[in-house]
Amino acid sequence: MRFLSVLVATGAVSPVAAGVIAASASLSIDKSEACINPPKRVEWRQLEASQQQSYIDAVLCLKTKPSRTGLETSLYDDFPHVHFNLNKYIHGGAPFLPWHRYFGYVYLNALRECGYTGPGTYWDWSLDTAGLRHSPVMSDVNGFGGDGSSTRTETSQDGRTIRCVDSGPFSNLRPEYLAIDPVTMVGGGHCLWRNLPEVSEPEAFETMSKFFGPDSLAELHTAGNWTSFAGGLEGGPHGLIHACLGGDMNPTTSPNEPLFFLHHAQVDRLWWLWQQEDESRLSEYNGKAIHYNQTEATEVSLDDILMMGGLADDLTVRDVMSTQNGPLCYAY
Ligand SMILES: *[C@@H]1O[C@H](CO)[C@@H](O)[C@H](O)[C@H]1NC(C)=O
Ligand SMILES: *[C@@H]1O[C@H](CO)[C@@H](O)[C@H](O)[C@H]1NC(C)=O
Ligand SMILES: [Cu+2]
Repeated sequence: MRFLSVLVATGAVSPVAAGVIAASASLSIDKSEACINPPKRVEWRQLEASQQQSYIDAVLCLKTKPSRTGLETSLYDDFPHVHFNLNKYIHGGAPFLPWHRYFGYVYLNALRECGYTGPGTYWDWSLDTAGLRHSPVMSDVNGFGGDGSSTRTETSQDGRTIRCVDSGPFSNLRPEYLAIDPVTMVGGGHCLWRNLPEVSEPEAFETMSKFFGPDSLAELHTAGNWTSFAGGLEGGPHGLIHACLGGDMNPTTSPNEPLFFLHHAQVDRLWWLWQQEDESRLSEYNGKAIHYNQTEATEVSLDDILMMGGLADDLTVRDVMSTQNGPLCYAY
C-alpha cells in the first residue's frame, strides 16, 4: 500500500485506477458452482468506447496492485513472470491451449478487481490482414497504441536498442521483466516495445498474414483431430501474431504486451468454435508435454495439473476443457 500511495502522490496513477485498490489474494475457484448463462466474450470492436476505456484503465491499474506470487513488483508483472517460469510445459505440447485458456481467465478476473465490468474480449486479427496497425485494436484512442517509435528508443536489460510504444495509453508503461533467452529472465524494467514487420519488412508480413486470414482459419477449423488442430493453431496463426507484433510479444515474457491477452482470447475462441462442432472434443486431449520439473516429454492426461504459480488455484486440464460446463463459465 505504501508503494501505491507514493504513486498516487506523484500523480503516476489516475484517481480512477487508484480508487479500486485492495490487496488481493490468489484467485480461488469454486468448482461446485453451476455454470448458468455463461457470459459471452465479444470482439474488441463490439465493445462500447466506454468499455474499451475501462478495460485499458484496468490494465494500467494492475501495475498499482501488489504481486500475488511473492514478487516485489506488481500484479501486472506476475503474469509474464509466471508465463516465463512455466515455459517448457505450456508451449510446444498439448497443455498449450488449456493452460492459456485458464491463464486468460485469471487475467480477466484481475481486471475485474481493477474495476472492469464489461465483457471479456478478444482480437479477431483475421479481420486485419491489411495491416495490424490499421486495426482499431492498435488505435491511440480507445486502443492499445501503435508500433514502436524509431525516435524514442532505449537500451533493454539485455543491451538491445528497443523501440518504445510512444503513443496511446501504454506509452509510459514499464514492464519489469524481460526474458533474454528461454531460461533467463531479468528485472529492471523497460518501455513497452513493439516492432511491426509490416512496417520494416512489408513483404514478409504479406506472406505471414495469409496464414492468419479467414481462409487459413476456415481450413484449420476442418482439422479432424486434436493433434492437427492444436498443433496447427499454435504453430500457425498463434505464432504468427506474436511475430507480427514483435518487441515484447516475442520473448517468453510476452504477457508484458497487453495485446497478448486479446490475442490469446482469440486463440481460445478458435478452439471453442472447433469444440462446438462435436461434443467429443470437450474431452479430446492427448499428446506429450515436458511436465513440471522434468526434462523429457511424456504423455498427458485430463487429470494433469495446470499450475498458476500462485496467481490462482491450480486446476486440472479436465476442469477447463469446457468453458460452459465447468468452473470457468463463459462462451463466445
Ligand atoms: C490427425 O489428423 C492428421 C491430419 O489429417 C493425420 O495425419 C493424423 O494421422 C491424425 N491423427 C490421429 C491420431 O488420428
Ligand atoms: C516443481 O518444483 C517446484 C519447485 O521446486 C515445486 O514448487 C512444484 O510443486 C513442482 N511441481 C510439481 C508438479 O511437482
Ligand atoms: Cu504462451
